[in-house]
Amino acid sequence: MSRRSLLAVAAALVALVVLALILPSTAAGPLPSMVLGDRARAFPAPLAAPVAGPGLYEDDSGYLTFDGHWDVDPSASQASGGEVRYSNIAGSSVTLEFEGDRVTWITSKGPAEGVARVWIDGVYQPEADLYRPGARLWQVAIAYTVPPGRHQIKVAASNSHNMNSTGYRVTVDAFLVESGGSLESPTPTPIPTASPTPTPIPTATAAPLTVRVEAHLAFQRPRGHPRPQLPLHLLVYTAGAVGPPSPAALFDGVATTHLDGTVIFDLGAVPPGRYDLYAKGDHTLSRVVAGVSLVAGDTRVDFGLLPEGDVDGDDVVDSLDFDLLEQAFGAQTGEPGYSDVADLSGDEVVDISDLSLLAGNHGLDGAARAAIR
Ligand SMILES: [Ca+2]
Ligand SMILES: [Ca+2]
Ligand SMILES: [Ca+2]
Repeated sequence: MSRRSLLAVAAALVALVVLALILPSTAAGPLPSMVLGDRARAFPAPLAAPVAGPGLYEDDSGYLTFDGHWDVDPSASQASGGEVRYSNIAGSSVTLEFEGDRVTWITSKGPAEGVARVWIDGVYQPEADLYRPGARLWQVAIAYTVPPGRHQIKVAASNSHNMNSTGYRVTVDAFLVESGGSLESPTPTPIPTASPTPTPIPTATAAPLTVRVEAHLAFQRPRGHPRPQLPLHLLVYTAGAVGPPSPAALFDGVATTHLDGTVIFDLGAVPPGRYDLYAKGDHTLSRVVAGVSLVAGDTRVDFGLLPEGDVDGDDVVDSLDFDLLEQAFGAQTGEPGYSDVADLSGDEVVDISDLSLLAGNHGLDGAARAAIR
């Protein structure tokens, strides 16, 4: 072979090697369609997104797959994890594959928020209207309970919004994934038979009785957390009397529960009759046992499980409670910002177990609140 041919072969070989080096990168597929703002971090490719177990997944988590156009909001430093991502572009979506039985999407609401479309396992769900007259962080957009197992939630911005909204913004602050195993399932206490019904019911003119109420209840606690001794408020009303306008309670007292969930209230002298008894913990919703016939001596009343999450004590679990928990988030007892009432789980730190308890009861009213409405 001539020197010239050798050179030609060598050049061809070099060209082949160069091509081989170039081809894989150009053949790797189109660039990700995601367009992110300057502060945004890179996310793994959709196929690489792992399946999320129970936990809190921030908007910058690699478990979330963003598609379309999303920006980091630099003004949301008070949000969960110190930032949020948002989109105004219809069709921009975020997807989370998770393993559990409940998922909560934590968002921001405000005057320029739009309506988000939501899919669970590919099935279209009711839309989430994120409009709110005043802007507020730490809002529950939606929460779904699903059969235990692997699922997918997808959320997308749309071109529709509340008639009062000035924009279409959809915000992702975090997703909370829960699994039944992450919370201790309380032993259901059989509901009363509050007391043996005395016959005949004493008349109103009968002499007052000295009454003790032995209340039984359970507090929601994550598995492994100590059984608490907590203050319990007991309010006693004449049966059927709670409603607008709310009457004065016949008895309003606080006592500390024993470790087994028993608490004794000495009501003193009470006119015989039928009463509605409301029990409320410092940061739980209230529960009622109605129509209890109070008789002399001990009357046993079972209140069952008191749902956690009422940080501000107004007997509803809502965004105001989220705000207070957020202010204390991450703080341990003795540290600045720590709040006893935000430590729903009772382990002296305000963290994901408290957020999980609150999110699980978000939107619930206590019995007293529901009765007064
Ligand atoms: Ca966040
Ligand atoms: Ca509340
Ligand atoms: Ca806690």
